[in-house]
Amino acid sequence: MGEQEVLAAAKKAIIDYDVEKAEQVAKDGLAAGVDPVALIEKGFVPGITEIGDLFDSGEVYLPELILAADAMKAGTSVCEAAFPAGTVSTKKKVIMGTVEGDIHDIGKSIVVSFLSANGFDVYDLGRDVSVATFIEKAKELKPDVIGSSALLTTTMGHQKALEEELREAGLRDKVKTIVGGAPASKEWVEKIGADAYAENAADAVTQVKKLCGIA
Ligand code: B1M
Repeated sequence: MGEQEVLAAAKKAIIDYDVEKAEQVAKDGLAAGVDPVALIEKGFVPGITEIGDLFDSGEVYLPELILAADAMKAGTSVCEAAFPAGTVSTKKKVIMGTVEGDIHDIGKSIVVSFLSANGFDVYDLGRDVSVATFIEKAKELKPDVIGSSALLTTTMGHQKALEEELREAGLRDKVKTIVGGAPASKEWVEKIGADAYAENAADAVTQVKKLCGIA
């Protein structure tokens, strides 16, 4: 299979809600030399985006969305495991989590894998993470950067609350913050007083490096 065929098959596996196929396409694609980042960004992501649009327009329902997400997880997990490991440590610590009330963690997990592959020490707090937990972990781990992901317009307010609570706890000048997820934007960053926004996982690496003063 050529790269274009692999990417098309990856997209189709998500649209077909086919967990096994997604895993197999990822394995076959990697074996054929397709870049794991391309497989995610140009294969699996277009598939889940299409399902998201169909869900939005009422053409598919929650059960299908869940099945597509399962296929997405299966495919992207294989790709994430293929990210080059063992690059030189940046000696910088990052805390990452999806905010409270939000269980969308596929994108956050990709960002975590990208940062780890780029030498960051990443503490993944998971999903549905309360502001209080972010603060508690910030006190305990003293990270250089705190990253929060939100996929819902109803949960992105927790990114703002995190900024407020960090200030309240006297931690805001000791740590940099980055936000991401579909509803986040540069404007949102300015509005809530965070330090950076990243559109995707590759951009997250660029932004976190900048925040840490790494060229
Ligand atoms: Co939901 N969902 N969902 N969902 N879901 C969206 C977000 C939605 C836009 C779909 C739609 O209507 N078009 C919509 C939100 C609408 C809104 O808020 N305005 C929606 C809804 C409504 C819901 C429910 C409320 C549905 C319901 O129950 N009626 C429900 C909420 C559950 C909850 O969280 N409490 C729900 C549930 C689910 C599933 C569980 C079925 C599943 C998630 C499974 C999981 O994550 N484990 C799911 C999915 C899969 C989606 C869509 C289709 C895809 C999300 C995804 O994984 N994208 C999504 C539609 C869409 O986004 N187009 C949708 C692929 C992923 C690689 O991209 O997450 O954007 P993304 O991450 C990117 C960047 O954003 C960035 O880098 C990542 C990699 O490139 N990034 C960061 C992300 N975080 C970052 C952090 C950073 C930096 C960059 O630094 C800190």
